Amino acid sequence: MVIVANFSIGHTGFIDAQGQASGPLPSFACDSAVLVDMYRDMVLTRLFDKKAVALQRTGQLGTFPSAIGAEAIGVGLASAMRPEDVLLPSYRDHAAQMVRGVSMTEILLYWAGDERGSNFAVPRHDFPNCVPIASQVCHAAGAAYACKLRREPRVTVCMTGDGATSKGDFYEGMNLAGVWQAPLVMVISNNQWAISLPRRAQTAAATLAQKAIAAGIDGLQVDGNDVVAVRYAAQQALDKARSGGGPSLIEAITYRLSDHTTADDASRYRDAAEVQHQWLREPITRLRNYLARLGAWDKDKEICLHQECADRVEQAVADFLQTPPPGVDAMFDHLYAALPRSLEHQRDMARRQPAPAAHGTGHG
Ligand SMILES: Cc1ncc(C[n+]2csc(CCOP(=O)(O)OP(=O)(O)O)c2C)c(N)n1
Repeated sequence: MVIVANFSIGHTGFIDAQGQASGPLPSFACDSAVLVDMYRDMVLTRLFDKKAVALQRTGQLGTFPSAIGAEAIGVGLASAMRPEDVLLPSYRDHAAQMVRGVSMTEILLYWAGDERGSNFAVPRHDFPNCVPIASQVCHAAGAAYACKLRREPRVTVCMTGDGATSKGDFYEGMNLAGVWQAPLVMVISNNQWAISLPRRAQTAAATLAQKAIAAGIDGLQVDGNDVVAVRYAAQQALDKARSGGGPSLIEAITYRLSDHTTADDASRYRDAAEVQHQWLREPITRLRNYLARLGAWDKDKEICLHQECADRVEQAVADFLQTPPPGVDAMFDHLYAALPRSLEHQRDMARRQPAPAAHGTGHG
């Protein structure tokens, strides 16, 4: 037998679970102000996330998918992107959306079932978050190819979970991106669980990153709880795609510290000791410990930052609750140029229902 090809998958990490650098850091991370900015974005995301869950628990929001534990992936990735790049997020990716400029009020509107929450003021060209698993990978391959055909120096970035990598759409989109050498960066948030299905039951592959090899593109793993590693890997992949080097797949290893959504109770299928262990590895404490070691962070700064973030979250919630709900016609408005008769009938029935007076009422 002759070996016709050999492959390997690298793993990148810079700041370990104790908040210590395991080697020299990339140049952007030598500026503590850059790290503090990313720390602020992660803290804001977590406070927003906790507030959204509280709103759901008090009947003021629909189902919400918490991203607690995965903040470094969205923040690291989005902070490496340019405004003109295109993001296709999945439903848990509000950290990336927020760094891209989507407002917390828009995100709350979305999870309250208000479609205006997908009509971002900024960034106009990013896609709404995707609830069907993996379908955004096909859309992303198309968007990336469109940018290539137009010779625009933009990179498309799509985010999925580990479960999404078992879907046909994932392979189909990735395969086409490879064939077309499209400027696409695919990021898997491997949070170890697809609702109640663990990673080990998802695939027999040793890594999810190696799935890229079959599509002829580069695959690599990063420590998804290390924001420096995520940003570094994303930057490399974005630069490569922008300069015509084609797509990449990044598997970011993290852990979902929350329930799958507010409709889930993870304690029914997950060991409490496992979750407790993973709390020791989470991204926010890790970066704070690193910054404190550098002398760039202390208790007073922490208190100030928490107050600033809490105020921003409260303001966003107030704006959300004060936004008048859309009329009942809104749900029939945008899918058809001419509404089919059956939907006309449903719309007429809906018009006869009493309209909710405000957001924040009527959710279970
Ligand atoms: C096409 C499709 N099939 C099934 C579902 C139901 N569903 C919702 S979330 C989920 C698991 C997704 O797991 P993963 O991709 O790992 O993402 P995570 O929720 O862990 O971020 C499934 C199967 C769906 N939303 N879309």
